[in-house]
Amino acid sequence: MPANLPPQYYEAEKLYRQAKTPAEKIEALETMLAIMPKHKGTEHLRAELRERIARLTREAERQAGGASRTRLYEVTREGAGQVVLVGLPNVGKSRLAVALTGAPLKVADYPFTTRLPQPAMLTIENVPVQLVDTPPIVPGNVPPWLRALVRGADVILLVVDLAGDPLAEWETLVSTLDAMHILLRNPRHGDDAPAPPGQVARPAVLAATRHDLVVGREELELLELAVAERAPVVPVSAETGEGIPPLQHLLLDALAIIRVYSKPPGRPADLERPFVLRRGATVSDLAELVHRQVRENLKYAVVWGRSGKFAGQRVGPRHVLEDGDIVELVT
Ligand SMILES: Nc1nc2c(ncn2[C@@H]2O[C@H](COP(=O)(O)OP(=O)(O)O)[C@@H](O)[C@H]2O)c(=O)[nH]1
Ligand SMILES: [Mg+2]
Repeated sequence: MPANLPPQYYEAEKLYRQAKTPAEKIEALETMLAIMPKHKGTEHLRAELRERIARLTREAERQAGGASRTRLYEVTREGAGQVVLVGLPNVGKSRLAVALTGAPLKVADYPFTTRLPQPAMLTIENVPVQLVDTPPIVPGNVPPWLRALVRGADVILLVVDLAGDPLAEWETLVSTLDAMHILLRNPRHGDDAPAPPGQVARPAVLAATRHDLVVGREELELLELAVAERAPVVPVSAETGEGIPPLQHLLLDALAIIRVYSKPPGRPADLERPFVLRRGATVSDLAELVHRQVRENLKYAVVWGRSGKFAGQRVGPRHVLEDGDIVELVT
């Protein structure tokens, strides 16, 4: 064993020895590999780690059986929308994810703690949202699975360290996402023009972490100027909890969803459990979500809320709904 490995390596090695599942083992090995300095003296060890990772991956997939192979790098979508974190190493992504969701994700003061995508659920108002913590972006070296995850997200939550060099980080992130053919859009600008061919447009929100460590406003104001076109900026602190509620509301807004409550005839609507639809959805879309047969047999609907001209307005299937509407579907 070469003597010049950083102490974090031995931390990760300890996690590896304690790991129970192949996924945990692979994650620890990936961390060891990321931490290990790349030079001739470590070449042999790095090759050995990679071989061990490959073997464990095959084993994990075999255990899971043919049809349902474990896909360690794939995230099963849950909830009404998916938000994916994107940032450079050690900027506070995982800690922000913990502050947002309360899930026990890994946080540490050395880079590359997070090696696999780690999904966690959060509830914003009454909407379940999936937040995915990710390994850091390394410009020019984004693995295909991470690229696919970010491209497929409903909202990209960019993270920069306000106590570091946030402007330089922002520039690195934008150019890296550019190279991934991802176009960032500020959800507050309401621009839904289709993206150019081969590109995807994604609503983005930028969280500037470690605000507790920054005294002046200058850095933040410069960042806001540079970012405004592509994303709204929210200063946050996982330390004090500052900025977490506004960030949650921005994420909900960026998801472009509406909550609609279905009301059975003669009874009140269940306001705890909304039907979640895309902005622009119609009465017919709601009926489809309730039940295919409801849509097929729909005669008309009665609407209370923002989309109606008055409370209890009778509307047809093509009527566009708004957030918070209560709807009685009449078949
Ligand atoms: N003071 C302060 N420290 C933070 C904040 N957010 C993260 N950190 C620290 O920054 C380090 C890196 O955090 P982590 O979430 O693991 O970064 P990641 O690599 O981007 O996931 C840890 O030591 C955190 O405790 C914050 O808002 N304020
Ligand atoms: Mg992390």
